[in-house]
Amino acid sequence: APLRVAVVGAGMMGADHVSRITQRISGAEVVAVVDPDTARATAAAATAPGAKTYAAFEDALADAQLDAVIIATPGFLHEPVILPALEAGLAILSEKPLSETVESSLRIIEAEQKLDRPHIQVGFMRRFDKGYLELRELVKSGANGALLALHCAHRNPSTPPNYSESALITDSVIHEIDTVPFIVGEPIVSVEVKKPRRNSLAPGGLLDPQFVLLETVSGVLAIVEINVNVQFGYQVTTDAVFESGVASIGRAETIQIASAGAIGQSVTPSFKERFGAAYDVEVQRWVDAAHKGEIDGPSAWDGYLASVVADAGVLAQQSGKKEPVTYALEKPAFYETTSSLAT
Ligand code: ISE
Repeated sequence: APLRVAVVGAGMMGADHVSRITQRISGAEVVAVVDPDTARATAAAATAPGAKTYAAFEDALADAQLDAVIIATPGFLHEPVILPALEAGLAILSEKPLSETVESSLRIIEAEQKLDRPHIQVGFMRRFDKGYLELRELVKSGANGALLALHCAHRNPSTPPNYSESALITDSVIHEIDTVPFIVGEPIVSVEVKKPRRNSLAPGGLLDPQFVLLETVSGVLAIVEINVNVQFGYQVTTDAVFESGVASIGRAETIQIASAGAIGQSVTPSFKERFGAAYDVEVQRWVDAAHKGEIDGPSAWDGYLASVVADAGVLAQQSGKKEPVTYALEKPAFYETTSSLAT
């Protein structure tokens, strides 16, 4: 029988997951869409025949005979859904970040470890993107010698309301905080933040762009340009500097057209298009694994690690200094998984 999924949060990402499951994923159906904004819930549910709408997750849990939940609310609202979902034994796909604070991430992994096995997969979709996977293989192969540094550009057209300076780290750079150790194969040990001249087009005085320097154990340095009011589109690229070569991912693979005295190529408008294929693979693998009582992607442990680095990053934004990253916990045996995409 198909996995009975509730999608909690019917914003851009939640609505995208509803149509993804309904139109492109096999082995799952959306039976509940949860959002306190009834109009939003109804609009998202319209693409899923048979889905009911609920104002609160508890109502869906009591009514809809759920097997699984996708959580696509803002990060600070993840824990109040994750904890009852764990208690109900559901398969969980939580959008990033797992949570916005280390304390909350710790509560989540403690609650999860009361179960027999990991139930939570975290929506770090870049781990499913072809470019990142190829780069990770290239690093492992050693074909170009050792990896020395990464230039990462993370550009968004504009920021949503309520987006704050710390969100640059906790909501946006959290992706590089996850992918850098994934590519390099070792943890981040320090974070430093530099703030160039402000883009006057950034709303509310936001100090945008920023450069976030992530350093790994062996000294690989990732320089992340977080730049979220670029106006022109959604662009995420990485250039990897090796001892004997440079590798680049994320440049537009679309047609290049020369016309009227210029050469042009389109830029994806949002993360939905840039990472659409990665989201499809992520959700299909999550569904297939859930049928077997497993996860197949980054775990809540990866979510916890990222939250520790993000904490140091927010501190570094304030202090202007290089901040060390200290992980209070060793990886519990509970989180040893067979998924090639978990840490
Ligand atoms: C958003 O929540 C995402 O996850 C996007 O991938 C990222 O580019 C954006 O900056 C975040 O706000």
